Amino acid sequence: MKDLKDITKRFSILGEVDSISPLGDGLINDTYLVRTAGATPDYVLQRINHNVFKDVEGMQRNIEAVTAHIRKKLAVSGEADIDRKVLQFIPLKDSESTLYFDGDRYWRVSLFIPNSRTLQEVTKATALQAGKAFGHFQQMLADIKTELTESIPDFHNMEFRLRQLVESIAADPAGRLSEVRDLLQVIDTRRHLMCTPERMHREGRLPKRICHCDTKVNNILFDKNGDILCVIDLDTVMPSFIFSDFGDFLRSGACTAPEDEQDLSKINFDMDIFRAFAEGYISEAGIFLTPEELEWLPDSVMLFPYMQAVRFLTDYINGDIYYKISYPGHNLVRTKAQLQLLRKIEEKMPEIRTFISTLRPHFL
Ligand code: GN1
Ligand code: MG
Repeated sequence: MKDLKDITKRFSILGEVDSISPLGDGLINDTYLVRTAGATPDYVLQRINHNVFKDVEGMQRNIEAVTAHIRKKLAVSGEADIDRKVLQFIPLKDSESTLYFDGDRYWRVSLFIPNSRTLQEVTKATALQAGKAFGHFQQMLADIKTELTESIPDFHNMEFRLRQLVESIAADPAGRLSEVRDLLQVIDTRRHLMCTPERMHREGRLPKRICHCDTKVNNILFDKNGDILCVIDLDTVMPSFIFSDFGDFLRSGACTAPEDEQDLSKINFDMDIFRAFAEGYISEAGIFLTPEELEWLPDSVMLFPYMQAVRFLTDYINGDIYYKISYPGHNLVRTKAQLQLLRKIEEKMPEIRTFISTLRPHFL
């Protein structure tokens, strides 16, 4: 704890540090809430996992460019509560940098947004708002001049994720392959369809835009009254297909159970949440989406449970080296839950397609 306090004090924070406690349930970085005594602001301290984010400086440059751009847009639109609508990173005491390297690990500090909370579950009303929030997020960043790097190269590239799976199968470093053969079969039969966006991109029919790329529900901050304040966890903001933000929200937001649910009978895809989110998203993004992007939007609902299953399974085969796990077999449980969600979505695809096509005429 003293260590964490010393690290926090390297940053230009106001007030005296009172307590530091773990915050949130991210699978990659370590996050802490830093409370200061009295009326000074509280802060969020994060240790960045640089095994995952190999170019920490490039990632933080992305984040600074994006938060500065959004801050400017909010000011122009007359927003009164800017500090609660976009994250703000704190520079070090002795430099302009917002990153501290202790010789081993990278750290950063942002302002804690008061009276905010994260949710694990959404309602129809919050899903509508979340759709608008992510559509608006992409829209605000459509004209950013800074060129952003891929903070994790090929992060949502389905072909790349499948290649990683194939490599893990070939190496089978933890001897787990025999347990997962049936799951590999499920993955194999869908690979061609799921790699469609990469092919469209190569053919020049699908652009990359600045996306959040980790739009799961617990990366949104809500006000106490349920209104959305802002999107957090900006490490993966990078050029990607718009499907990333649409599909990954629904993977967590419209699933009736947590992403590591063991009882598969509890896993379903909630069509009310889907409809509300899709309506919200297209109401903001409809202005800039191309016909090709709209065309493949329904399929992207399947893509993210599929991609996440591939990533969890790869990590399971590799011996759990990427995602934090809470018990042995956790990544296998996660894989099965994602594949169950995928099956439920597949059953609903005709309805999903019809609904999205009814939204189109209003916006095109
Ligand atoms: C990771 O750290 P967290 O939990 O916000 C992962 C996402 C996955 C998610 C699955 C950098 O996000 O891509 O969708 O776990 N982030 C990274 O829960 O790999
Ligand atoms: Mg997170």
